[in-house]
Amino acid sequence: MRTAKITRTTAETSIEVEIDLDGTGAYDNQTGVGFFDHMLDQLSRHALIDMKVRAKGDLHIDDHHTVEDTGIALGQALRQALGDKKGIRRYGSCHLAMDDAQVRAALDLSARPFLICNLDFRASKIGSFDTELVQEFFQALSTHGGITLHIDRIHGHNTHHVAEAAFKAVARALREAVEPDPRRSDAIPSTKGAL
Ligand SMILES: [Mn+2]
Repeated sequence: MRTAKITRTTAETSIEVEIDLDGTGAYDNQTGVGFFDHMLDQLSRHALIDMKVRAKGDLHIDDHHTVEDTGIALGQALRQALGDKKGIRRYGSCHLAMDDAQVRAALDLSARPFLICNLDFRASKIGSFDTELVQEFFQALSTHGGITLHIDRIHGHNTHHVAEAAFKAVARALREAVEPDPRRSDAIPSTKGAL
């Protein structure tokens, strides 16, 4: 079973994450940050990863700790659910078009965290949501999931569309990378023999 449940509590947030990599994209995400819930739902739906997130954070300060710590817990869950990564495709990429926005995501489940995130949002807010938190989330996901993750805005001007296209592109890339590779279901996909 490629599932994981992570509970992470600090003085700033209390997070519970449950995922199933072999799901159908069923989601139930409640973080108290509406736009972020909308993005997590996209991640689940388009990666076909079942996802339940409960986050209680210090939103009286701002959304920062809640978004970042959810990224940490989700990264830890991904890593745990992937186990030794035997039989997976490992790499994934997607050019995702959404109305005016096109975003490219390319990732490697390498255990070597590295983030390149060029989204260049035109606006600093989507509703009450700080757009710079998109990068904070992906940084946490990359670091704690052991993911080499590159995200580039090819074009697009509407900030909601660019952010949503980024989450959907990462989701589709993740779907590809975590999928079983039927041609080498018995092997860890690295010449090193370990990932
Ligand atoms: Mn939307």
